[in-house]
Amino acid sequence: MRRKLAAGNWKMNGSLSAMAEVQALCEAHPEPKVDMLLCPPATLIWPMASMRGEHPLAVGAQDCHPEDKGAHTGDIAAPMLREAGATAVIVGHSERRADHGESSETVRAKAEAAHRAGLLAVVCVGETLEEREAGRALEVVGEQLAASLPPGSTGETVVVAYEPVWAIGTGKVAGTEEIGEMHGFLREALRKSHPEAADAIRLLYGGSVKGSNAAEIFAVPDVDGALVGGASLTAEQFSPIVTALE
Ligand code: G2H
Repeated sequence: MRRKLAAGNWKMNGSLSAMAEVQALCEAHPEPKVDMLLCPPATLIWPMASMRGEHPLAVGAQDCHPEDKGAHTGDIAAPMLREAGATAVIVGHSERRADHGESSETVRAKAEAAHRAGLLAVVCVGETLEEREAGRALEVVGEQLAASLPPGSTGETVVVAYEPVWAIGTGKVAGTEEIGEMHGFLREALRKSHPEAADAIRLLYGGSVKGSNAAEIFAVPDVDGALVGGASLTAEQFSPIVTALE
């Protein structure tokens, strides 16, 4: 009942020349059986949406401001992203939580701004290595989820991405048991906090996902897709991940 989602987070990478990769990706999956989403830097949202044309590939942003407009130099509001062609936005990625001191309360305000603008919010949660080694992974992620997810969230308005910080860009992938335990835990937590939407909200895994490990990860119960960083930058690397999900 949950449609699978292959999402890419380009982070601070890419340029206009990378639109050739988007074209190649669309050509490789003319009628995808899963949802596809790419989140480039904000400057590339409009070029990517234009390049995609009629293809169902969705284009998303990597962050938005909690407010809809105002005196916030350098920030971008959710309605602006929408106008540029985005239909989704990542909020609360661990790199933003770490680099910009974003709290879960801020993340929730950003997710609410996304809702107001009609953007799907991809809400990220995940524990650090220190927290996992201290046996606190479930507790930390549970707290992040509770504080980051707006009340009234539905499968149409949010996706949750579990990204263990120690697996991001490190080449270390969480084991399928660890992923299964966390995703099962997240589903149960959603059943308590959002009982009517819990079975509709998609749970993505993120952290060093690539073509060679995608099928194994996607076989884990309650994994509805992936949020992919490095391996989403080229069609050659992202296409096998889309295929593994189909
Ligand atoms: C985790 C992921 C994408 P990577 O941050 O959000 O990146 O696949 O490079 O670990």
